[in-house]
Amino acid sequence: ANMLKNMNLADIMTGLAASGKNAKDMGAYKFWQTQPVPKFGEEGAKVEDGPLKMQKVEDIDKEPQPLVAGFEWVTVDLMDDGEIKEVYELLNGHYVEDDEAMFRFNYIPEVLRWAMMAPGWQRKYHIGVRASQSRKLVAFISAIPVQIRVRDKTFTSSEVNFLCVHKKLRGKRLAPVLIKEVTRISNLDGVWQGLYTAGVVLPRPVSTSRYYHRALNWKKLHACGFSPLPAGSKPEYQVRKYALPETTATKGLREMQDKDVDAVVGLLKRYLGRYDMAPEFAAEEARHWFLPKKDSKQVIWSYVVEDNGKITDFFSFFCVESSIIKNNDVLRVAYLFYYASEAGLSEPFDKPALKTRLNALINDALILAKRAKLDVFNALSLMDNALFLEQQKFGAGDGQLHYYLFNYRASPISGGVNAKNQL
Ligand code: MYA
Repeated sequence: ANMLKNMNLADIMTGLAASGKNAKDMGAYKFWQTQPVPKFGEEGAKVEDGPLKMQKVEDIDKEPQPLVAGFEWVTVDLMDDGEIKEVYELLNGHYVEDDEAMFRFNYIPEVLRWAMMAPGWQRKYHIGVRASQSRKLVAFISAIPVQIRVRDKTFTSSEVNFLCVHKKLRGKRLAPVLIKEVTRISNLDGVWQGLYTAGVVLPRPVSTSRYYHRALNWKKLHACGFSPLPAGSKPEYQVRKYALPETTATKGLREMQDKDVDAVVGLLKRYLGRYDMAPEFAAEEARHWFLPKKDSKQVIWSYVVEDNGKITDFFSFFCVESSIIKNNDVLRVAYLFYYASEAGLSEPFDKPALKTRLNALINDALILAKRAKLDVFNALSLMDNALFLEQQKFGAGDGQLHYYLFNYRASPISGGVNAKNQL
């Protein structure tokens, strides 16, 4: 969960992009130092991967911690159009912004349902705080269950997202109360691990990734302040630089269909197996995450390459809008989601072949995203993305995305991923 934009060359050169600009001393993390998370200063210690703290369900509080007078716990019914609109409005006004407050995520209800009503979802994990008198929704946190593999161990984890506190209630230590409540609800279900991402530095990232952006509609990105005009360049040159063909080039490329689910799950399992950390998808989960819902605004785009009846490649991207705060317009932002290719699975590993293939696939993804009228295409510096970012004209953004595990100690993860959590 982070919000970023293209960075000026000047910022890169002055080192503004350096990591850890938000980092504090361990002792300054009054809340996080009480939680089962790895601490700063313990890096490098040789330890085996595994849980930090063991507990029993019967020792977990049956009731939530009380809130300060005037506020009460609720669960939100995301099936209800009125209630999901309340979550939408809270996030639309108060969720993640970039450092200069030019953009703020605009998670439309279709995206919120896709993100929070994945297989295994339960209403009790859609946790809200209301003002008792006005009934206004003023804070929110959510989780869904995921199977996450770290090296050779796979475990159930609560993937926490959409933590938000109304701007007027900031700095009052409500966030720790929300985090403890989603922890308690998870623990009562026998779930002891958590997975989350944030743009801020907390104790202690298991992996850190940078956002990259590839302009699809450079004029609009420039007009709203997302993409600076590089010194010495002209707008026409930028437009030409980011021009794309009308049609895709990969032979056998087509939209993913329901009949492809098992093949995609099999291919993804083998491809993601190359990384230290990745989710494991059941068929039902792949269906949810990758197949667009009929008769609702499109959130997810997924494509396969079929060669003689065999699925050899797969890629997907989703769209989350960002509000352009100054002019009430929105940017339609594509985020590269999961992908997999047989080209990365040959024995022995053939990196040049994978590089060629990924560049072809991602170029087609850019063409398809542009055709879907999206304005910019984002990708992180994880998975095998280093093989195509430069060639596909992605530029470094001004933010980072830190990956965290709750109650799990793991030696540092390189490259590994859970692309889903960039939501
Ligand atoms: S990341 C997106 C978070 N949302 C936003 O950035 C939206 C805009 N900001 C806000 O709404 C508020 O500023 C928030 C903080 C709500 C972020 N993750 O109440 P406070 C710590 C974790 O006085 P506020 C996402 O959704 C901070 O270091 N902790 O502060 C994933 C300090 O602790 P410490 C954070 O500004 C969320 C304490 O909170 C974050 O009013 C994953 C201050 O509290 C953050 N993003 O509210 C949550 N930001 O003193 C963890 C600040 O120690 C899940 N803080 O420094 C853990 C796993 C749980 C499940 C476990 C299952 C077993």
